[in-house]
Amino acid sequence: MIDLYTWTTPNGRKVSILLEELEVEYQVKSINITKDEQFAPDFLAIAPNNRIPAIVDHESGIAMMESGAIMQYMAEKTGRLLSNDVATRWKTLEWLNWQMGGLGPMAGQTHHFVKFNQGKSQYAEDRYQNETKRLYGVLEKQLDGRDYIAGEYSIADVACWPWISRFEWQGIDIHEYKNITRWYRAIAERPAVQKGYQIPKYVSDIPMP
Ligand SMILES: N[C@@H](CCC(=O)N[C@@H](CS)C(=O)NCC(=O)O)C(=O)O
Repeated sequence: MIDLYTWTTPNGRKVSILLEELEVEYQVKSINITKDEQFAPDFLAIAPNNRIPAIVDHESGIAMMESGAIMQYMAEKTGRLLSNDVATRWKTLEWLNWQMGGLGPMAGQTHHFVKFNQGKSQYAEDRYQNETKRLYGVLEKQLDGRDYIAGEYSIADVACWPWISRFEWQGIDIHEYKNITRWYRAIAERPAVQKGYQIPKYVSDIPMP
């Protein structure tokens, strides 16, 4: 049994969608970050960086924060969504790290400045939105001639998709990115994605371009 500590954000949804895809048994522990629940001592004991998501795997006794590490751990534990073929495996991990170091942090800052604090800093709005657009361009190119980021559906797709699902918050016209739109729609139709998106609670339907 896995305990998943999460909230209704892209980083949280990455892991809830993954656990749904892997069909593993898990219990949801809701951490409302708008009420500072991430600072509770029992959560900090698991996730000292005071951020969701985090898991506790009661089978192995391992507690873990950082969504990229969690995704790799769960994929290795179950032998799914991370290919054993060396080239595909490393392509998957490369793009998982691209999401962790690029798409997630930059899109997150775009939400902060463009969606929630518009008008406070034009410099920050331009900087983060332009960088987010650049990253969309990179992903668009990677998806050219490929159904999925690393060729086959993998943790790289599960990591990137929830960030792209906030295209409206980012002020991105997703239709300008034909490959991303096709990829996004195909993933949105997966039952595991539809279920995992609504963990720990329903906020809205999945945005559909
Ligand atoms: N690198 C971390 C980032 C996690 C993260 O930024 N989580 C946000 C929600 S998406 C959070 O918990 N924020 C609470 C806070 O800033 O105190 C990961 O991928 O797990």
